[in-house]
Amino acid sequence: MSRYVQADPYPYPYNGDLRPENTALIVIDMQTDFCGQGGYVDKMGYDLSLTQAPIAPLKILLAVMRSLNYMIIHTREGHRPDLSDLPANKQWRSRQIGAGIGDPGPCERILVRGEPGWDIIPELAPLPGEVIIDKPGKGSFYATDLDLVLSRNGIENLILAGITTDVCVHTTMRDANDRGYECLLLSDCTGATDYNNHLAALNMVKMQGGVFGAVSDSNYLIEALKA
Ligand code: C5J
Repeated sequence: MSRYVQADPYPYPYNGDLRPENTALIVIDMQTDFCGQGGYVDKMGYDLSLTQAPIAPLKILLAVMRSLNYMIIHTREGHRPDLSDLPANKQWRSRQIGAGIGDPGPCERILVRGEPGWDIIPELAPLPGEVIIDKPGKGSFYATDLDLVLSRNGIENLILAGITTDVCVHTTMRDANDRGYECLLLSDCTGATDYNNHLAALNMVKMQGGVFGAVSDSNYLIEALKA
C-alpha cells in the first residue's frame, strides 16, 4: 500500500513507500542554548519566540510518531569541555556577537556538552531508547555516526524538524539528500532566528522540482501517518 504526505513541490515520499520500518524523524538541536532563556541564541539578542515556535507542534508530532513506532532521533550541537573540537574561527565569531562558545553565560558555559544550556529542553526530552547524536558542527552527519545508525536501521526517508531552519536543519537536509535519503522538511516544526531566513530556507528546498526534497507541515504528515 502506498502512503503519501501532501507536500510541496510533490507528494512525499517520491515512491509512496512511507512506513515505520524505513522512516525516521530527526529533531535537531531543540536545546536551551537555541530556544531557552539565557541560552546562546538569547544571549546573541534574537527573538526567542521564533525558535520556540516549533515546540508545541513538535510535542504533538512526537506523541503520534512514538505511538506508531517510528524511529525518533535527536541531535545536540555542542563541544567538548576542553574545547578541543571547537574551530578557532567558530569561537572567534561567537565572541564578536557577545556569546562566546565555551564562555560562561546565564546557563553556564555556552554550547558545551554537559552544561545546562546544552541540554534538550524538558518538553521535548528524548525517551529512553531514542537515539541522540552529539555533533560539533551544524550538519548532523559531520563527525558523527548518524549515517551508520540510519543505514543499520533500514532508514530511507528522513523527516526533518528542529532549529534552526536555515543553519543546522538545512545543512543536515542537504547532506542527507546527497547521501540518497528522501527528505521532508516540516515548516511548522522548524524555526530560525530570522523569520525571512526561515521562509527562504523553505523555498530553497522546493526549487528545481524539490532540489533537496519536499516541504510540508505536521498536520499533513499526521493525517497521512494515521490514514
Ligand atoms: C546555529 C543551529 N544556528 N542549531 N545552530 O548555530 O542551527
